[in-house]
Amino acid sequence: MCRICTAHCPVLVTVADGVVTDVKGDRASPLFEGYTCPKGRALPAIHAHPDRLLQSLRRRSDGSHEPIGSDEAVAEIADRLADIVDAHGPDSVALYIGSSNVPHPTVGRLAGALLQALGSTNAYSAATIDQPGMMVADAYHGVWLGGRTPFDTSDVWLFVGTNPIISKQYLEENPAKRLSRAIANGTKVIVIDPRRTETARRAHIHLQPRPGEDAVLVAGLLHVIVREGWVDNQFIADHVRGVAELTAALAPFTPEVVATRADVPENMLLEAARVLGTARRGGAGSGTGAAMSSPGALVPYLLLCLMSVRGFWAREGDRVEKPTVLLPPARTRAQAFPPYPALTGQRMRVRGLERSVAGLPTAALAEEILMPGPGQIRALFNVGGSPATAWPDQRLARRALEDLDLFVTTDVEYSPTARLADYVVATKLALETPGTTQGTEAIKYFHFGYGFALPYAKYTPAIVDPPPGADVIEDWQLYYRIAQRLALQLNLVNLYGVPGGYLEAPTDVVPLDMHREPTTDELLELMSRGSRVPLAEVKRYPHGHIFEELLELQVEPPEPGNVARLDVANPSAMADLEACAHTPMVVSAERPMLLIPRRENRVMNTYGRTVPGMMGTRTYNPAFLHPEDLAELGCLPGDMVEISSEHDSIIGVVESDPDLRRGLVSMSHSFGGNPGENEDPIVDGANTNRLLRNDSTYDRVTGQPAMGAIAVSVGHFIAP
Ligand SMILES: Nc1nc2c(c(=O)[nH]1)N[C@H]1C(S)=C(S)[C@@H](COP(=O)(O)OP(=O)(O)OC[C@H]3O[C@@H](n4cnc5c(=O)[nH]c(N)nc54)[C@H](O)[C@@H]3O)O[C@H]1N2
Ligand SMILES: Nc1nc2c(c(=O)[nH]1)N[C@H]1C(S)=C(S)[C@@H](COP(=O)(O)OP(=O)(O)OC[C@H]3O[C@@H](n4cnc5c(=O)[nH]c(N)nc54)[C@H](O)[C@@H]3O)O[C@H]1N2
Ligand code: SF4
Ligand SMILES: [Mo]
Repeated sequence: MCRICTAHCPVLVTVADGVVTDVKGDRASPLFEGYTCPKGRALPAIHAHPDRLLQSLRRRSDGSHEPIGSDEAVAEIADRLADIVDAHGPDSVALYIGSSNVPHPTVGRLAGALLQALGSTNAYSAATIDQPGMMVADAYHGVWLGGRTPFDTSDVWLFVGTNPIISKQYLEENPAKRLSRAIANGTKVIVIDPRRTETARRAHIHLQPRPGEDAVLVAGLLHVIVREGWVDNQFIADHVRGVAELTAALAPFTPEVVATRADVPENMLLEAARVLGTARRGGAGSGTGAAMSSPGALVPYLLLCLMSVRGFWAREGDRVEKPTVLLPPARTRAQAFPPYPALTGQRMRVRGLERSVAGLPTAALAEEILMPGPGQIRALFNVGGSPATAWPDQRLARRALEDLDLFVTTDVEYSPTARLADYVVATKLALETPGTTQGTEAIKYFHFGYGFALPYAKYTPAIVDPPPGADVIEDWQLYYRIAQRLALQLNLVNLYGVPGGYLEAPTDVVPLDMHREPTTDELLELMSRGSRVPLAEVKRYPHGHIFEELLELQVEPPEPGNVARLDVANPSAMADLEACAHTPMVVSAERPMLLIPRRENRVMNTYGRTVPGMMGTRTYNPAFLHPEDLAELGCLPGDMVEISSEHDSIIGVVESDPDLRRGLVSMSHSFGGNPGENEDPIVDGANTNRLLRNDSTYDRVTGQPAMGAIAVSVGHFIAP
C-alpha cells in the first residue's frame, strides 16, 4: 500500500535487485480500481532520493549535525531524557504527533505508551491545528450512534471548505470516479468554496463565497430549511432538543442578509436550501478551508444541526456505514448519545487554555516551551510531524524548538524540522515496514470524513529492505528502546481512545515484553486483538478484501428506556452564532486581500517537496490570484510579490487562477525553509505560517488560531 496519506491505495511494486523501480495501482484490488495519485507513483523516486536520511544525526554546539549510530543516539536520548525528568518532573516532556504517523500505524501507540510510562500528560497533535472544531461539535451536539448514510447512496451532500478530489478527505478511494459515479446515480453535490475546485466543478451547486463566512452561509441554509418546514418532525420529537432556541438564533440569517454578507447569489442559496431541505437522505461535512477561517466548532456544529433537523442520520435497519473490520466490533444503534463536556479540565499555563476533546492546543505549545516556571516543557519528541513548518507563527515555533533542552525527531529526510533537532533518528520508509489499514479505519472516530466506503481491509508485508549500509530503525523502535533503557514498562492499547467515550467497543491494554523486542508484525497483531475480522484472515487476501458479510450489518434498535437527545441549541455555539451575526469579514484599505489555504496534489503537507521529480518542474507553492487582480496589481504570472499580514511578510511567486474569487491569495502551507535560512522563493516556496499569530484571533476552546481568511497586502517585490 502507498501509505503517504490515509487513502492507503493498494499498489503493485516492482523491485529489481532490491530497488523499487515501479509503482502502479493494483487493479486486482477491490474498491480502488487501480487508482493512485502522483505522490504514490513517486514512491520509486522517494526510495531513490539522493538526500534520503540513511543515518541518524546529532546536533553539534554550532548547530550543524554529525552522524551518530542509531544505538548510540537512542542511548544518549534516553539518558538526557532521564536527566530532564529528574530535574523538572515528567510533565516537562511532551510529544507532538503529526501526519507522518499515518504510514506507521504502530508509532502513535508506542510514543503514547512511552509518554504514559514517564508519567507525562503532555501529548499534542496536529489535530488542534487542523479541524478540531469537529470533535468539539460532537461534544456540543451529542453523537448519533446509528451513524450516517453512505455518501454514495445519498440524495444530497454538502461539502464546506473541503476538496476531496485532491485531499481524499470524505472520499478516500478513487475520489473523482466515486464522486462522478454518485452524481450519475443521482446524488446532488453542493460545494461551498471560494475557489472553483476540482470538486466544485462537478457539483450541482457551487457557492463561491467570501472566505470566513461559512457559519453565516450554513446558518442561512438552516434558516430557510426551518422556515419552510423542511424538518423531520418525528425524528426531532424522538431524538432532538433545542429546535425552538435554534430557530430563534437563526432569525437574523435571512437569505437576503446571508447572500449579501457571503456575496453569493440569493437564488443559488435558496436552491441549495431547497435541495438539502427536500432530499430524503443526505450528509454534510466541512474541511480545513472552513476550519482555518472559522476556527472553533460553529461551522461543524451547524452542519450537525442540519443533519438532525433534517433527520438525515441512519435509522434502525439501515445498513451500517463504515463498519469496523480491523477494529473491535462497535454497537451501532438508532439512538442518541448525549452531549458531553468539550473541555477536560486539564489546564495549560498560557492564555487560560485547556485540553479539549481534540487534545491540548498545539498552537500554544511554543508558548508553553518558552514560558519559564514550573511545568515548562523542556523535552519534545516530534512523532512524524513538522513543527518547524506546519505550526502557525513559524518564527515563534523556531524560537521554541531551539529553546528546548532536548528536541528529538525521526525523519526520512533532512527536513526543516530535522535541521532544528538535537537528534534526528533516521527511520524506515513505509515500503520497508509492514502495515495495515487499521489506522484509516480508526480516524473516522475523530473526523467522520475518513475511513473506507466499504468494509475493506488490507495488510502489507515489508516490500523492500533499506539500502545497503543504512542505519535506519522503525519509528516505534525509538520509543520502545528508550523505554527499555530507562527500565519502563510500556502498555499497548488495542483501540484509540474515542472522545466522549461514546463507542461501545471493548478496549484492552496489553503489557509489552520489555526484554525481547517485538517485531512490527507482532505489534500489528497485538493492535488488532479483538478486531471484528482477525488480522490473520485479512492477511489471506494480498490484494486487500471487502468483507461482504459485514455489508449485512444493520443499525440496531435503540436500547429500551434510552432518553438521550441530540442538542441543536448548545449555549456556547448559540453565543458564537449570535456574535457571528454582528461580525462580518472586513478588509482594510491597508490589507485588502484575504489569504486562504489550499492543498497541493503532489505533496503531503511538508513532505515531498524535496523528492526529485515528485512535484514536477515547479517545486514552490505559487500565490494564486484571480487574473483581474493580477492585472490590477500590474503583475504577470511568475512575478515575485511581497505578501504582508499584520504580523510578517513572505515572498511569493504569483500565478493566475481564473477559478478563484477576486480579492484572494490562495496558497498551500508548509513550504519554504526555516526563518533565517537561505530560501529561494522559486525553489523552496514560502511559508504562510510566518504570517500567522497564535494569540490574536483564536478559538477559546481548541486554541486554534485563524489560519485562513488572513488579511494581507500584496505588492511587487523589489529585491533589495
Ligand atoms: N498555514 C497553514 N498551516 C497548516 C495547515 C494549513 O492548511 N495552513 N494545515 C494544518 C494541518 S491540517 C496539518 S495536519 C498540519 C500538518 O503538519 P504535521 O502533521 O506537523 O506534519 P507534515 O507537514 O505532514 O510533516 C511531516 C514530516 O514527516 C516527515 N516524514 C515523511 N515521511 C516520514 C516517515 O515515513 N517517517 C517519519 N518519521 N517521518 C516522515 C517529513 O519529512 C515531514 O517533515 O499542518 C497544519 N498547518
Ligand atoms: N494531496 C494532498 N492530500 C492531503 C494533504 C496534502 O497536503 N496533500 N493533506 C492531508 C491533510 S493533513 C488534511 S487535514 C486534509 C484536508 O483536506 P481538505 O480540507 O479537503 O483540504 P483542501 O484540499 O486544502 O481543501 C480546502 C478547501 O477549502 C477552500 N477554502 C479556503 N478558505 C475557505 C473558506 O474560508 N471557506 C470555504 N468554504 N472554503 C475555503 C480551499 O479553496 C480548498 O479548496 O487533506 C489531507 N490530504
Ligand atoms: S498519497 Fe496518493 S497514492 Fe498514496 S495513499 Fe494517498 S492518494 Fe493513494
Ligand atoms: Mo491535517
